[in-house]
Amino acid sequence: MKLINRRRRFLRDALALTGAVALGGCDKLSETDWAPKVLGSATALSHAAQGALSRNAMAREYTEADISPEFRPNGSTDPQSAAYRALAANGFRGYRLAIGGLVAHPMSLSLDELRALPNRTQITRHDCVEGWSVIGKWTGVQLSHVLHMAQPTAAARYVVFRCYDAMDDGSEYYESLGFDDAYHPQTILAWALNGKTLPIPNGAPLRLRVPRQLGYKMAKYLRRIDLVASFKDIEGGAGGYWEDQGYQWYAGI
Ligand SMILES: Nc1nc2c(c(=O)[nH]1)N[C@H]1C(S)=C(S)[C@@H](COP(=O)(O)O)O[C@H]1N2
Ligand SMILES: [Mo]
Repeated sequence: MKLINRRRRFLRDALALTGAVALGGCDKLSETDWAPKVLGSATALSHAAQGALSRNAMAREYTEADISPEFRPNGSTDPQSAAYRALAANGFRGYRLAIGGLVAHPMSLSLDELRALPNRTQITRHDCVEGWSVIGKWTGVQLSHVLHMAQPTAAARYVVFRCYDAMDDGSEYYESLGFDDAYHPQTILAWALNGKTLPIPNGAPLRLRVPRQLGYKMAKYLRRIDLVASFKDIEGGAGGYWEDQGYQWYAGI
């Protein structure tokens, strides 16, 4: 809905830029023969600009004063799989994030290794599809940095995130991103929330943050990351646990 409004506003602004029409002139437009040409070029402009926007636009960042008193946890908040329990019992000291699939350099990184990489801190808003929002300060390594280390091959199109928590239906929580979002500067693998070690309810020891999309894209309890050409053969085939239940794969805000 919002996206449609934004598109409309864009089209309107693009039309205004041509100087050819006033707002609400669509009926009149359709009565003139030059209209299709103007509309056509305006639409092309709109699409080009929108494409640039969706690739480069930054999510709003907030100030310390905006941080919510509690970062409300949602979905899985205490994974029970044996592998996760064993890691948690040991303070996640044995944790390693595996990065594989279509990459030149498959690797696995410990938490210390991840924390030693250049990091980024961002205060962003989290919007859940259920209709609530919270603001938190997240610190982690940019996913782009890790991807540069692993070097996706030419066939790679998507980044798939596999998680430690099993869902009620027996499947595993997972998510995926296209390269525009995977390489976006605000897309990070976070290990700290509000200046503290990431708590278990919010995805310890490592979770994805993609602030331009809805909460369900931000996979918690990361187990491994795979570069793939297609996600059709993974779990339900729609690119994520909630996508397999019918939610949008691109959950832009
Ligand atoms: N592994 C995993 N990641 C997940 C979920 C989940 O259940 N399991 N829930 C998603 C949903 S719907 C939301 S809104 C956010 C909640 O993040 P939070 O618990 O830090 O608020 O995590 C997302 N990532
Ligand atoms: Mo959510």
